[in-house]
Amino acid sequence: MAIQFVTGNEGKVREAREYLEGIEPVEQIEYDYTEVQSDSLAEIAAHGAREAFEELGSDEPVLVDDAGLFVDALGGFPGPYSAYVEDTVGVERLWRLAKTEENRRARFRTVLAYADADGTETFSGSVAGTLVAPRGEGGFGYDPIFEYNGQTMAEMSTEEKNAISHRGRALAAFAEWYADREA
Ligand code: ITT
Ligand code: NA
Repeated sequence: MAIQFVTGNEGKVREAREYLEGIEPVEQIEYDYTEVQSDSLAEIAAHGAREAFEELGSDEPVLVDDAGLFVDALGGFPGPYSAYVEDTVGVERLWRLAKTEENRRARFRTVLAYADADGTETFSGSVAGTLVAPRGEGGFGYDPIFEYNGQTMAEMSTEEKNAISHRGRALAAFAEWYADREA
């Protein structure tokens, strides 16, 4: 049994594989699930996972990850619109916008939704940090401008990022639930 991670984002897959190594293999699969209009990452992810599981029609479990960057001084923007903003405005220009603010606190949030024949479960994780000028070549997305404990997430290895990140925390909650459930 392999978990089908429904995502176009290879960075997410790399992090899930690293975390779930020895627990369950993770396969990346591209399926364009409906992103319901909602402010709730959990609702978007759960709906996507359910739909993907049913449409794919195999009995392999499905994982969906819906994430966003929430900037305090911008009222939580870009939040659920983070992917659109990365594609249109870009990471560098979001930094320039945040730079004009005194408060540079931000939070990454993610919700992992797992779906199989028994139902759908969601696991969330978040991490608070500070926005800085871009540094580092690792990670993906907004990682170069998100600093935690003196390092941007793009300066961390996958393992280091997983140890403190929103996704690492959600994966930890998922792995714990998954292990109990198998037992
Ligand atoms: P899928 O929906 O296909 O999984 P996506 O990249 O569109 O891939 P999201 O909508 O969840 O994923 O991502 C929202 C945005 O947040 C997008 O621009 C990502 O690059 C960014 N993002 C998500 N997780 C991140 C992380 O761990 N570090 C930095 N940026 C991240
Ligand atoms: Na997306």
